[in-house]
Amino acid sequence: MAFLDEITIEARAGKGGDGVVRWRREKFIAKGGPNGGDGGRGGHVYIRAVRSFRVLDQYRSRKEFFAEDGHDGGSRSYKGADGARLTIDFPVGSVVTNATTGAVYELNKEGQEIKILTGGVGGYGNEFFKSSTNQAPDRATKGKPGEAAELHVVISLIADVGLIGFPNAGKSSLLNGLTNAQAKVGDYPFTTLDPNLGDLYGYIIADIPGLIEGASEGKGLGYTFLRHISKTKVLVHLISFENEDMMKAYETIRDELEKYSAAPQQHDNGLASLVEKEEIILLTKTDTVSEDVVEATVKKFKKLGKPVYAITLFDDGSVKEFSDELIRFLKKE
Ligand SMILES: Nc1nc2c(ncn2[C@@H]2O[C@H](COP(=O)(O)OP(=O)(O)OP(=O)(O)O)[C@@H](O)[C@H]2O)c(=O)[nH]1
Ligand SMILES: [Mg+2]
Repeated sequence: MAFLDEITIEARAGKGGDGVVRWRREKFIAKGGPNGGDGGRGGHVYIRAVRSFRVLDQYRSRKEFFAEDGHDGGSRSYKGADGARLTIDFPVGSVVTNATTGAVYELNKEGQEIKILTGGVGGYGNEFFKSSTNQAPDRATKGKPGEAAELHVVISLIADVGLIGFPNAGKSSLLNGLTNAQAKVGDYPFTTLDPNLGDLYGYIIADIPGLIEGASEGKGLGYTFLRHISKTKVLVHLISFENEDMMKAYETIRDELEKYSAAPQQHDNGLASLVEKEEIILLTKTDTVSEDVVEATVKKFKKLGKPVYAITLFDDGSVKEFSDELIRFLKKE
């Protein structure tokens, strides 16, 4: 399923419960003193940062989110219960704008909660209005409406691992091999049009569309999605053995990352440079060449001083081995 980039939803805090007019029942007295209770406060609306992108699925169909209204007051001075709060979850890294007030909230840390809409106060029951001059007030007030707003949410997911490389390098195939994602795989370039995400024992892996030369200037598709991997802990750079010159393929992508990171708007965002990120080099499709070629190429890439692995998706053992290495690497981070 395509990854949601931006969403707009409506949210509303609960209305306050109404105050009520009630009278004490006393023996031999037709009407006792006032004892109508106040209404409860409406539930507030909170936003919360969670480490899962699955929460986004609910926003595909649902657009309105309401906190519970406060309950009305009752007789015998009974105050109505406050409405339950509503917590709306977004992936860590999301930025939520209240389009009604312009307030902006950044969800940067897992578990972080921010109250964004306040529930309406409850109304007063008639007991509240009792005074020395008015022993039998006939009056109660209504609860106030809760705050409501249109929320505009930009999702910039903090994935742990970003898969990068040329189109057809095998990124989506690898994501499917490592996780239970079901990303579309095709033997043609630009199969992936939107980022795919998968979950590897709690670590989020992002597979973005293939990059090409000129990507940093907007060529191809990958450019707009580099933002999704700008906060990852590590990049896995895939280079297929189908490339005639694998080192050149590697350098072309590194060049684009460098150019992208150097663009002024990236610094304004305070994003870490993509070239300075930890990188694992993954040579793919080893089944298309001889073992000697694999060995020689691994040796050549190891000179870059980075971790280098070679795999084929056609061998489960090969994928499992890389998966174990990746988990070890992430735990160490
Ligand atoms: N021989 C061989 N083919 C592979 C291997 N891994 C993936 N492929 C094939 O390579 C083609 C491209 O795979 P994808 O996973 O779609 O590649 P991608 O990098 O996601 O491509 P884009 O989404 O276009 O950027 C598909 O036909 C896959 O079946 C492998 O280990 N060996
Ligand atoms: Mg793909």
